Amino acid sequence: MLSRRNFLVASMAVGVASRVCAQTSDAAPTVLRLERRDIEVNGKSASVFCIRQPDGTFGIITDVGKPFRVRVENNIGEPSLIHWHGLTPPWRQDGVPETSGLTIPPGGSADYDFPLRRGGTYWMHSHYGLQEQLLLSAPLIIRDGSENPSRQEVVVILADFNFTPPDQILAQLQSRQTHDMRGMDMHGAEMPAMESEPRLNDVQYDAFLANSRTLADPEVVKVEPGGRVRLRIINASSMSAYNIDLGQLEGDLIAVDGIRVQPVRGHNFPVTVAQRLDIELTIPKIASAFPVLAVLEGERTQTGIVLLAGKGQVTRISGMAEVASPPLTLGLERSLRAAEPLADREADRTHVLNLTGSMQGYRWSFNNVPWSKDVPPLIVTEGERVELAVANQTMMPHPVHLHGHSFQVVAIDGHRFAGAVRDTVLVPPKTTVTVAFDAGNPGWWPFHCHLLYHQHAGMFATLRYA
Ligand SMILES: [Cu+2]
Repeated sequence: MLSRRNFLVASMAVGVASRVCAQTSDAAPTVLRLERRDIEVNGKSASVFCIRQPDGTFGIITDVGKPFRVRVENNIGEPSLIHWHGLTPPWRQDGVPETSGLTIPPGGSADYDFPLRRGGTYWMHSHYGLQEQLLLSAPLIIRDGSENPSRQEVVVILADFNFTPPDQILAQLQSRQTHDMRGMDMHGAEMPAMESEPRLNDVQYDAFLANSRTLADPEVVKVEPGGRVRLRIINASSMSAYNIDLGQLEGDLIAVDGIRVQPVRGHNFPVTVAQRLDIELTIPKIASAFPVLAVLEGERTQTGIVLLAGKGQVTRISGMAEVASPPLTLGLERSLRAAEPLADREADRTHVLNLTGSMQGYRWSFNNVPWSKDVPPLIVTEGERVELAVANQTMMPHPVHLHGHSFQVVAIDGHRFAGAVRDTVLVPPKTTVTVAFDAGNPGWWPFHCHLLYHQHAGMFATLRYA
């Protein structure tokens, strides 16, 4: 019988495989197709990607305790590979071309099979090239029994969208250093005057999408007056962070990145790139429309969906908020407490990782070393408690993500606390965030900035242990 690793590689090699083995699985895998589709944005048609099942379902909703038994079929006419963001699979099934596996050729497929030990709101996205920018992403929801039949579940997946192709966006970002671009027509990119000021949103987008739609034609979800709703918000944007504005509604934040926290009540919650928020709401006992908005940080631009209670009227919602939303801070992060913190333990090993780079030339790195396959991995030994002290020396915020593990936020600028357990944390300019994890999943694991063009420009490192 093939080992799981050989099985995965073998089935990739044979392309669309009809031979998923009776001996390794007793149930048929869920098929996820990578496909092209057309959406309408700002009145124009746009060709983007999607990940959906043959019945049209985007992504997956499954249950904890079931195996994650999936076949990915690549129908987009170019190589691809899908990463299961927030899950902790065996590393060969992590879906990263450089570190964990072969890409799936056009017309080919790959099979995945590993246990799901924990529920929560996760997502999946291409880790190949810049495909994520073209919406090659989808929800990955693992129900864990905390769902209540009387509580309606609403998934909101946020994305930033540009008619400019992603490779041109990257080229524009990289070419900006040689001249003063101020005043030049640089669609899709904008140049800062100096790097003494914190800098947000270095790609200018044509639209922001919630469930693939703008506020010109938002998704409207029917809810019961007086009913209860659980929002599962996924920020699948390539470069954009938001403040979630619940308007008249008040919500309880019960999980971040799929993992429980002690509930925090509020109207407004920040969500940086790749993070998720689970928010429980009670709908007022009136017939009305309740927008759930995501306002781009530092800007007025917004997107969102509408919860429609009873026979309420949906009125047109502007794509611009009345006031700009503030830059994201760690105010909420500081106040979060894990529902189940890591065991109290001294670190066996601490790595200091400086986030380095500059808008000039668009060079981004860890410790001034842009990623290549020749960069040695960080050393870790199985069984250790490891801390990563991530010090942002740049003038841009960076959301950093660790593959294959969850970490706990244990310090901000040296002030220690037992913060949230999660997989992606924001590191604002001139700030140090320390995270801790237990090295219990051997393999070769990326740790990177989740801003797509920063990652692509080299802000990517790995750790490896056997
Ligand atoms: Cu970054």
